[in-house]
Amino acid sequence: MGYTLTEKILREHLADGSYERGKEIGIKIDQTLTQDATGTMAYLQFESMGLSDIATELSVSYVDHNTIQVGFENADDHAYLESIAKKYGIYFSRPGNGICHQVHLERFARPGKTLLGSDSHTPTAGGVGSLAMGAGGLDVAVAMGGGAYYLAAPKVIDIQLTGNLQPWSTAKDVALKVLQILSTKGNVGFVSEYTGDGIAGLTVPERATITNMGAETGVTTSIFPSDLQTKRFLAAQERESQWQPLAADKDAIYDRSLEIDLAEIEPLAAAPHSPGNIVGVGDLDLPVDQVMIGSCTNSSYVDLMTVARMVKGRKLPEGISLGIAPGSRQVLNAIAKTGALRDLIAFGARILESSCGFCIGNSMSPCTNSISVRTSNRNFMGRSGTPSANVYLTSPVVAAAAALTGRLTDPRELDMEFPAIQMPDHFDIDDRMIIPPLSPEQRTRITICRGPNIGQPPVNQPLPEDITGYVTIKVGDLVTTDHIMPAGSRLKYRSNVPKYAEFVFEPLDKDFFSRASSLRDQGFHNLIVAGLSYGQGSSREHAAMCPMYLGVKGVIAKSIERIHAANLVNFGIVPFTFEKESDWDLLPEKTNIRIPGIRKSLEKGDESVIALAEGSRKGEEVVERKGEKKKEEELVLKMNLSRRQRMILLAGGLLPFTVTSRKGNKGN
Ligand code: MIC
Ligand code: SF4
Repeated sequence: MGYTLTEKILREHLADGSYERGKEIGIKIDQTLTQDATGTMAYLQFESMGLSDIATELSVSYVDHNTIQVGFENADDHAYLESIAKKYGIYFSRPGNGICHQVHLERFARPGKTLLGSDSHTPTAGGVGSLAMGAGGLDVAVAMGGGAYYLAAPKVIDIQLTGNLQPWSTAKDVALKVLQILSTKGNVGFVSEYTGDGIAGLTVPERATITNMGAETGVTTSIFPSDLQTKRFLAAQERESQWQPLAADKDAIYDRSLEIDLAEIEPLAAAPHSPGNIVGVGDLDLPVDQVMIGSCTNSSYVDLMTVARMVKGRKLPEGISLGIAPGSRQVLNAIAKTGALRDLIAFGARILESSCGFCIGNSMSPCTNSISVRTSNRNFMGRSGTPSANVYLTSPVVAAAAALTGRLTDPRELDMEFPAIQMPDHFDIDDRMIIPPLSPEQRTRITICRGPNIGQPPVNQPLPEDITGYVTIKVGDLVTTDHIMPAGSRLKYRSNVPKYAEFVFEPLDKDFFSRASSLRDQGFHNLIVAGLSYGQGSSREHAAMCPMYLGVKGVIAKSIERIHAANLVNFGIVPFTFEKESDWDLLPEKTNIRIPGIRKSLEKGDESVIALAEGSRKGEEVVERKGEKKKEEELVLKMNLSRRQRMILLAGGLLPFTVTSRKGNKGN
């Protein structure tokens, strides 16, 4: 039996365990990337492991998220990151050089390599055939130090592409089509692998748009084979020697297959407030207030050249604001050289820094009740910074059509020819904004720069014998990490956990922080009850670290997304799932919960535990009267954990676990 491409790369990197689908394996990581919003904490954790060097082939630290620098906090983080990179032999991509995924694709990603990034869109590098995964910063820190990265050996979906895209339909529409088919839930533990005749016609940046947005389906990663298109892209980046052909075996067995005829793809949009809410653009005819073009999904040279060609010589209608953030300095230089930048400015575009910016909601928030058309990948409610805004995610050509007409319009209805821009055979290479690793001798002279915004990573206590506490918050389905740990204007506190913790669940429940901290201070444990696909979206480990700081010991959900579930374990929070999903109804907020003997259960390797819930709702409300024995329900909670994960939970998280096992290995 042949192997899928995913399995081939994973088997080549196997460091722990034996390969069996669904079972946990440890793999060697060749490359890591971090960005500033998750990286500062990742490097603080790396430092607390006491290592003197990185053990990867290549590690890159990018600054692209918090580049607004209102107040000293962002700049403090940047200075810390630059000094850490210099100290430990890490490449440092300076602020202004571009969005991590775009720059990594251009300059570093390689076919057949494993890449672990502290950002959920790391699979962008799957466009060149890297096996690239997002993870929490702590997992990346461990991988940087040479530790294996653990994941369940994935099931693989074969997404066969046939035919060719028609004018005005783009790679973004393919990504949206995949979301329409797979949806944003139910794909945990799968990898999407692209095959079929149709892929030959897709360039690497187009492929990267597709693998980037695979993150929204919840798969572990998405990957394209490495073929002549890959060779062409690497050659254009002056990296042809890094090319190698790679593909699945002809007789590879997939767990699921689907076929998409590219010729039938129509211009699509993700309507508010989920990337999985897919509609045909032709079915929408809405006035637009704002158009934002950029993000790691759609900010390549061809994306922006196409937009420039469409708007050339015209004028932005009144009442609309257009912002454009080129994905990298390379893209910005290229559109400047061709004159496209001038055309965009003449049209009325506001040119923004090559960074995440609007996508993470730290700038360019639209006005109240507005419609904003964006080429980014997430439109969760409030992510733009304006809770009442309606964000539609589309391709750059649909966004440009909206900027031209002031309405969400099917671009095929425009009175113009499709500008078929080609990817150039050579990009101008200028890596002067990337600081390469220093020599070992130079490194000894580096002092780490720690401004007042640089805190210490909080350290957890070992898991208690019993969990005794309350349902401090109950939430429904599809709660994202943006709900748990908002970004936008709160982002600058990423390096200051006690401060950032004040905003846990802020978009859903402004009182969570005071309730949780007061229960914690009284010696109770906090529990979170959630519905399906809890923790969708970002890889931010703060969505686990800050709840941990507030005394959360368990999440009880119908299902939990992969990266978030791993982050919960890494911070000593037990991820439970209901044996019976309908038991969600039994646990209203304030329910008093006990999980006796949780430590023993984890030590023994039990796959489930009994939770005793007092004040639980079964049928009708329970009336509590003084002196009367309160009604207690027994619920079965499942724990799908490997032995390693159980050990981590017992230790109180990955950091105490790693530090203790390192001491143990040294014979202390
Ligand atoms: C995002 O797109 O939500 C982010 C901001 O890039 C996050 C990382 C973070 O929260 O810092 C992600 O996708 O992982
Ligand atoms: Fe940055 Fe947005 Fe991409 Fe996240 S999704 S890495 S915020 S551009």
